Amino acid sequence: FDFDSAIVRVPAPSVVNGLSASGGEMPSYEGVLAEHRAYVAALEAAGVVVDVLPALDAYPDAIFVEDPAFVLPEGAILLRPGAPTRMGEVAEIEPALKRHFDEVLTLPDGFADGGDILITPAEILIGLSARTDLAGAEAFVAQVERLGRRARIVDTPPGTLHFKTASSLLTEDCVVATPALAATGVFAGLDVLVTPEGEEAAANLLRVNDTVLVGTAYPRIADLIAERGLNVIVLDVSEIAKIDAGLSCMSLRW
Ligand code: CIR
Repeated sequence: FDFDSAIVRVPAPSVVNGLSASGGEMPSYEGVLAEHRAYVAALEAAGVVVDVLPALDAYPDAIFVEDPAFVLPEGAILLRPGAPTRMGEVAEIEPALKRHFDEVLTLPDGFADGGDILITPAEILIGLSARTDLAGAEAFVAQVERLGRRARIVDTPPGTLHFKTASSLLTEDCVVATPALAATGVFAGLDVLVTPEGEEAAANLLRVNDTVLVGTAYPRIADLIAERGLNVIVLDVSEIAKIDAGLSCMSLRW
């Protein structure tokens, strides 16, 4: 979570048609824009230089730049998103990655979304989900090894969009996770701060340097994190939550 750079993408008006598993109320464009602006400001306040890419109206979910690519300080990997409407986002983000990274690798086959990939100090976890299949996860493991890092394929609890919908790295030795994901034992060797009942969606929070970005709707987890001496910034994510997104999805960080 020591980052000095990030990539984000301005929401397009089409964001109101983003993918939503719940099929409930859709967000308003103005609402998403406001949440996105506050998010970029919070990243900057945490010490990150943010490269803001232009809106892409052809891809309603393109503001969730975390999914079509994976980045480390050592290099980037263009992924293959599991939702057919999102595959075109890969070619759109490629020029930005080539501007920032000497090494930009690709996935030869399968499907993998960046939202399924969690970086911990010891290893990188990639969760199998409705968006990430075994072929994609195995291809990811092979490519990340070329960047000098080790990755492990794990399961995502049923009904969870992405592995990171249910988990985030909080400190060097602690992750935040939903009860369902914590119960799988996948985080053996790490401390797990389990989300309080009713605040499961808070698990997709974002640690950036000494700051933790947390949704405004999750005061109990925000208090638990503040008690650990971390600087908490609360951000409204109620509009993007309507299209199944949280705080990690809106940036690539390194
Ligand atoms: C999707 O279903 O692909 C978007 N509506 C939400 C993506 C959220 N991304 C993420 O958690 N990394």
